[in-house]
Amino acid sequence: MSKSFVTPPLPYAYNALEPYIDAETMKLHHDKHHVAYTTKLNAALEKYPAWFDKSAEEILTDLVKIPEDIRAQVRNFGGGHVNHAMFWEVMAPDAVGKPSGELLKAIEKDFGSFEEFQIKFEDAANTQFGSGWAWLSVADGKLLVEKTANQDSPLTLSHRPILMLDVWEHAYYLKYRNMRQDYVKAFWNVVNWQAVMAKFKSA
Ligand code: MN3
Repeated sequence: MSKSFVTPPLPYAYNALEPYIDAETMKLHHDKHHVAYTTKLNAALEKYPAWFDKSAEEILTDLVKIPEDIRAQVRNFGGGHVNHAMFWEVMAPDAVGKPSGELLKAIEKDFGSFEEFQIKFEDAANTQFGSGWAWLSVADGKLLVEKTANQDSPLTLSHRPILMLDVWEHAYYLKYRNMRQDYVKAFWNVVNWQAVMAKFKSA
C-alpha cells in the first residue's frame, strides 16, 4: 500500500480574491487544473511507490533520480501539484501591500527598492513566452526573480521559491482575455506578504 498526494483545499472562498481574480477562474483553476495535476502525479508514481514516502517538494528537488520513464510526467504533474499548492498560499483577500522586516531589507539589498523588484517581477511574468510562472526565489543566500516554462519548478535548480505567479492562460483568460499585463498588475492586490515572509524565513 502506498500513500498518495492530495490536493490541499483552497485556504479561502472561490470569490475571496475578487475583483482581482474572479471566482469562476479560481474554481476551475483549483478544482479542475490543480486536481488533475495531483491525480496524474499519483498515477505516474504508482509504478514506483517508494517515491510516495518523499514529499512532492523533495521529489522535484531530486528530479534527476526519478526513473527516466516517468520523469517527464513527474516534472509536469509534480510541478503542477507543488506550484499550485504554493500559489494558493501566497494569496489572500485582505493582503497588505508591502513586505516588511527582513524580507523588505533583503529586497532592497538585492533589487535596490521594492518598486524595482516589482518591475523585475512583472517583466518576468509578462515576458514568459507561452505557459509558465514568474518567481521570487532564494538562491545562494540572495533573492532573485526568475521565470520558468510549463510547470518547471525552481526547486529542481535547488532554488527556494517564496513568491510565484501563474501566467498560464487558464489563470487569467476568463477575466483578462489577452491582457496578461493587467492580471500581473492586479496580482499585487492579493499577495499575502505574511505568507511570503514566512517562506523567506524558512528558505
Ligand atoms: Mn495554473
